[in-house]
Amino acid sequence: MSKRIAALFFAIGAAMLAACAGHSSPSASGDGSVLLPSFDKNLLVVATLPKNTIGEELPGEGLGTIDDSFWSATLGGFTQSSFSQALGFSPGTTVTLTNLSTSVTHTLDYVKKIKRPPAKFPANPNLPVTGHGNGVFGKGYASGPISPGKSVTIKLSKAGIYLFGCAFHYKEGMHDVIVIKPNATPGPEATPPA
Ligand SMILES: [Cu+2]
Repeated sequence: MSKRIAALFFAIGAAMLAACAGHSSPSASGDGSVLLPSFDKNLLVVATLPKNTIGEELPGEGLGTIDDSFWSATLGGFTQSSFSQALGFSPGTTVTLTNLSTSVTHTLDYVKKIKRPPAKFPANPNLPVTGHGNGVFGKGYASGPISPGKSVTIKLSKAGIYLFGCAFHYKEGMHDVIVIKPNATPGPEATPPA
């Protein structure tokens, strides 16, 4: 959360600088219109997570939830950008799972494998709090508790579509879909909570 806020302040400051630069050079109207879009692209990188990173947090802590029409499900608590979304990675990727919270411990636990949408999340899955699976995602995988601000690595070796969630906050909306297949990309993002 604090990282995102810092990024936002940086973005606002940089946008103001860009605006000032535009005004101070009256003959640069053509150049200015070319420069600004590339500047925005840099800001986008600053405001999102590094490549091959999964951030997790309660939807209410800042990630929000998304009613994803492709999966016919409400997803929340996990992102590889800025706000909750379905995740997508190529097989063989080692990802860093980071707890974005400043105060709440979370986990990432395998729930079940599915073949296609819809993502039907079971009401009461048995999600272990202690770690299982030696850092390799698959049936029975559990990260174990991740303290606020801490990270673990997870190897995504087995292609497929999986439901997963947080052992502590599954019922509070921390459940999501991950697609592991060549060139898979993340789904649309949630809007930030009010
Ligand atoms: Cu949690």
